[in-house]
Amino acid sequence: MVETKRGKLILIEGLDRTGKTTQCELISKRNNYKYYKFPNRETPIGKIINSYLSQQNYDGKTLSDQSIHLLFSSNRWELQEEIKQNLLDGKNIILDRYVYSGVAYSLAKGIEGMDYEWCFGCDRGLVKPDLTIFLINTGNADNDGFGDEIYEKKEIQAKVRQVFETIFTEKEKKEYIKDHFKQLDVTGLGIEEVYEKVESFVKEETNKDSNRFMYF
Ligand code: T5A
Repeated sequence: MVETKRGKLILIEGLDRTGKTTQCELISKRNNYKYYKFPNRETPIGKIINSYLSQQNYDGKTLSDQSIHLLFSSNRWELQEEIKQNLLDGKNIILDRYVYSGVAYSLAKGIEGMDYEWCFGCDRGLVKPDLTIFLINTGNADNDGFGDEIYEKKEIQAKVRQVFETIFTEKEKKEYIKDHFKQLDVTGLGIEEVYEKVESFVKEETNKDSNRFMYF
């Protein structure tokens, strides 16, 4: 019997407002990829996350930093079986944020005891993307107008940027960075210009032949 070739898992990561959702939606539509955005705000856990992020119907005291971190991770675990089954069925998937966002935003808070190992621990065992594309935009570093959500502030974004850098230069395995990671500077590029580059990375990965899963 011929083994079904499993689908590819491709992740787009980056700071707020770097165009992740725009690119994921284009990849999904034009290349028939299934699209998962994290946090998924529709699940029961996602609804709590949404009220925390938007600060609506939320008194600001209910959730500790540890609790919200674990809820973000649970939100990924909630959808893990479905994601894996789709991959096994041969469907390609594009992810909009995933484990690296979970670690970066929580570490950037600098909470005692919430070190890298602690933040990363609850995501160990999740299936790891075949390719991670990290978008950076140096043009919006001084921008105060990220949005109204809890992390959309210039100082927080600067810290998150530093933590992402540390993760990709020091913490993540060198072999993963060499073969499964692309950093893309989108500063000053239009949506279609970014898309051309993202799509070329995606196609290169899609053409690689590998049925082996990697895990965090
Ligand atoms: N978080 C998330 C955690 O703390 N822990 C976790 O585990 C996870 C998963 C919500 C927050 O949660 C935190 C991180 C976040 O602070 P979110 O819902 O993904 O995460 O929120 P954002 O990242 O802020 O999503 P955004 O939609 O705001 O940003 P995107 O997706 O990067 O940007 P996008 O595509 O929506 O584009 C923003 C605007 O720019 C335009 C678009 O049309 C849009 O108007 N645009 C461009 N304009 C010019 N040139 C281009 N190249 C453009 N590309 C897009």
